[in-house]
Amino acid sequence: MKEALRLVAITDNLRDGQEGLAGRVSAAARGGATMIQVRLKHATGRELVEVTRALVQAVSVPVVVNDRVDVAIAAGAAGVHLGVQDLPVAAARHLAPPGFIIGASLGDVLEQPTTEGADYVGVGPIFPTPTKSDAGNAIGVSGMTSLLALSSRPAVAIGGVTAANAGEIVRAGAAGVAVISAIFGADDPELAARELRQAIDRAFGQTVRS
Ligand code: 3NM
Repeated sequence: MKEALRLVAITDNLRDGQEGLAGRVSAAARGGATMIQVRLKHATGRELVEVTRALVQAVSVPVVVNDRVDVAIAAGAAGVHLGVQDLPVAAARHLAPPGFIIGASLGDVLEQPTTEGADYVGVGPIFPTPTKSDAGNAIGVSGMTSLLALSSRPAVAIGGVTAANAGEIVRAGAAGVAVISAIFGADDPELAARELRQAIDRAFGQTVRS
């Protein structure tokens, strides 16, 4: 599972419909995204199930759904990513089939107990990001390092991550990064994903110990 956390591409929106989004997501996967997260804050449950089913068909990497474990299970997704306001991890685990991936957001030390039982944690925002207005203050790579020390779970870093700073994040101990705008805000999502993936893989090459 850890390998799948290297580069998580999180969906942006349905501005050009489900087909448009499926095209962007497929491009991200071709470029080297190792996991897709379906995050569409304004979509209905019905739309979310449809989109998730379509993306599960379109890509071979794991697809996880943000917030909605019901949608994830109904659509045959590989997992769910839960925020602190969502179902507790143990409750989601109770509903989920065997092998289901559960990620949990970890924004500060107080949230650490809510990540108990998760397969991975999402840590952020690392850098300031205009993409999520309520993301809170950026914690920086040093803040991330402190949070990583609290948890033995693999961590995915989020918030303002680009190909220019992804290497630093991985060298500081993250299992990978999650991005929205660095891939889906780019003119060429495939190329953007490839550049991110190269930066990440290069950093892992530098951190491998014998
Ligand atoms: N969650 P971008 S920051 C969805 O800190 C999300 O929990 C965050 O978008 C958190 O890659 C964020 O464009 C937005 O900065 C990430």
